[in-house]
Amino acid sequence: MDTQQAIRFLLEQGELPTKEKIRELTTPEPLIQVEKPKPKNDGETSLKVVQHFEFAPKKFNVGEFTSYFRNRYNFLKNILLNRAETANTTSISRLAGFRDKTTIIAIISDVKKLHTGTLKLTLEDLSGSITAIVSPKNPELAKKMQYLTHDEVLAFKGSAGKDVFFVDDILWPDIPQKTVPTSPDEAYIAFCGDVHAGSNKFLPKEFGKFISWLRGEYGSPAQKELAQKTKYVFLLGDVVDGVGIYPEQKKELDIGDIHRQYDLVAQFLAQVPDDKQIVVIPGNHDAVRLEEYQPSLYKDFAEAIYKIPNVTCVSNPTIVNVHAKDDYPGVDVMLYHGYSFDYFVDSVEALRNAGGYDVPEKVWEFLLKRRHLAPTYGATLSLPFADDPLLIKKIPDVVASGHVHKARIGQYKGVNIVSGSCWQATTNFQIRVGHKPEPAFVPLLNLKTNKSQMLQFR
Ligand code: D5M
Ligand code: FE
Ligand code: ZN
Repeated sequence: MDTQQAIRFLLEQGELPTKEKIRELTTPEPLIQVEKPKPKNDGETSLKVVQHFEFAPKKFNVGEFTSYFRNRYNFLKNILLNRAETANTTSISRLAGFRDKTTIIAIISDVKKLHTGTLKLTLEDLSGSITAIVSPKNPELAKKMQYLTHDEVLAFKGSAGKDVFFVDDILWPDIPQKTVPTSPDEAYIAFCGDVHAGSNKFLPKEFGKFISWLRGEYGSPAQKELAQKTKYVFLLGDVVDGVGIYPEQKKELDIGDIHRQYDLVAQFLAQVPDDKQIVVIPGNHDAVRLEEYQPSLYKDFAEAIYKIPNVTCVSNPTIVNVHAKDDYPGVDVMLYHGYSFDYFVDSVEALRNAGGYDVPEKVWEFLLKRRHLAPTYGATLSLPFADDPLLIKKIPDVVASGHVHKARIGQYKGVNIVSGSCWQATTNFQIRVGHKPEPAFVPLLNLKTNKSQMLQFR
């Protein structure tokens, strides 16, 4: 990083750019050279980046927010209109003339819960807005009500009264049942969650065991065989703990320099044999902007990681295709750090009741049904890109996230769901908010069987 960049970085972190700090940031650390074990050649890897975001930087105006919501609405409306159940869809402005049951496709712009349990929604489409009433008397509907969230686009079936719409049923855009192709040979993807290098709660021993396992130097003979067949390692963001991420973070850091934090991770990753492809996305602790999509790690800070030949850095979110061969299309894996999960775990009644942070696979199901990684605007920081990077347009074969620091495996309509663990013990902040991470687990997906298993490195 040059002096200008260092000054800008320090100012962005709310720190005074003193001479010492600038020098610390502009002096590169030498990379430690490591001997890699020779790859045992048993099948090649294939990695293609299917969806990576890198738009030219720009300022947004008010009009772009309007078209952002309109684009999102139109995309989701088209999915909903493809369903047989929405054949009788009309627009809000035409409801007045309707006596029979009908359907509207609308965005929820407001939700109020009355003391009776009835929900009073404000619904909007491109033609106008209306108040809608959802009564919990119908048990099916009562269950669905607990899943509603602001700004999501749904089909509402029901009947129109005077200036009001009575809802009988609710449909989500959803994904169709998927048959994930299976690989002719046995190959595995390891999902490695939040590393948080630099934190004084970082677990180098455990992370080191994982790396040793990948090198074929740790575990039982059967586990070593698994390691050899593990061809892909996905690092799901929060690569480092970062600097100035939360108030008083300094007290919880072993390494206060962002360069050195990335250097430390690079020292571990550089030891992973070359026959394995490593894919890295950023998270909310990394030194990139918080607004999603987040661009791939900045070369200025993570230079050491970019120097590792078998590492590919991509945006958050991203879709990569791995292991494609002549007779096998490979699998599309959507990687998303998972920052929006906090909002939905906190604010959606049904997700809270289902176990909240303990069931990230349920949050994924919730997002897949809505075809969006942050259906509520504000669930995460985002920018009104015309081509919304958070929409789930192409349905992946595998979805994976980190952030909640708990490893889980699940499936929804055939799509594999993975939540990565972490390599950081419980922080003081997490103790205060009652969050209980489960570090040092690694979900491992077998591409031949489409089944996952969980490894533990403690
Ligand atoms: O976030 C790791 C986890 O820490 C996150 O999924 C839940 C918990 N966390 C973070 N912030 C909060 C707040 N404000 N309330 C409750 N729980 C929280 P990380 O991105 O690694 O810091
Ligand atoms: Fe994290
Ligand atoms: Zn995070």
